[in-house]
Amino acid sequence: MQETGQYARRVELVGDASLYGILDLGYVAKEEMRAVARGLLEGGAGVIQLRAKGCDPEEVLALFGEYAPDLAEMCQSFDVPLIINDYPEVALAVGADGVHVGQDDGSLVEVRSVVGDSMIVGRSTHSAQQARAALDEGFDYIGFGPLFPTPTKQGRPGIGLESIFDVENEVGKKIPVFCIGGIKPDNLELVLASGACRVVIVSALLQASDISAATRSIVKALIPNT
Ligand code: 3NM
Repeated sequence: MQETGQYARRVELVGDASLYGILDLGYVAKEEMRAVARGLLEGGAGVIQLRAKGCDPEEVLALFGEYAPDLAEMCQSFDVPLIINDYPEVALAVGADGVHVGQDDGSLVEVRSVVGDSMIVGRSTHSAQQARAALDEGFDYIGFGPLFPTPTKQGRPGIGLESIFDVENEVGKKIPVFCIGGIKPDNLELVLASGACRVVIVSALLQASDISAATRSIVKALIPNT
């Protein structure tokens, strides 16, 4: 596929997603990655990210180098993009569909100088101002949060629900906005009533006894007719 065609298709797939799932190695043993990914995909997650916080880049490359090709194939069979957290070089090396970077991980131009023009590049944002800046810079989607304090991202206060409406109006009409941080089945309704359209949920799905069923029920709440 032409680079531009591949990029456009990837962007379209992210736009189709209402639930973004993360295979976070803080919760999932590496031997379980395949089964957990399958649960998230069968439940209807529209994006899958691999996240290994606190590992050094060589470790991440070795780990994702071993597991990502298989996971990429599985994601592809569900028409779901596979995103690597934090490491553009690793995303490129393992043939992922995209990379997700934080506020301190450089500019979009810097990330693109590594991954090229056909990959999706997402940005974490923690305020309405950062969300607008990410849109202006040209990121393909943003994470917006953490809405609530969460053990998955320690040391960050919750930003609350107040600015979701504005961010959805100003940014979400142009690129996908995925609300994130402390979202669980029992506060999802409140998050949606605050204006959110799409969410990332990590621990509440990875710790569920039936990941596929838990994922499906979240997707149902996000898109009442699925
Ligand atoms: N990024 P859980 S919050 C990975 O605000 C991550 O940028 C965040 O996990 C951000 O669903 C977060 O377990 C953790 O709270 C989300």
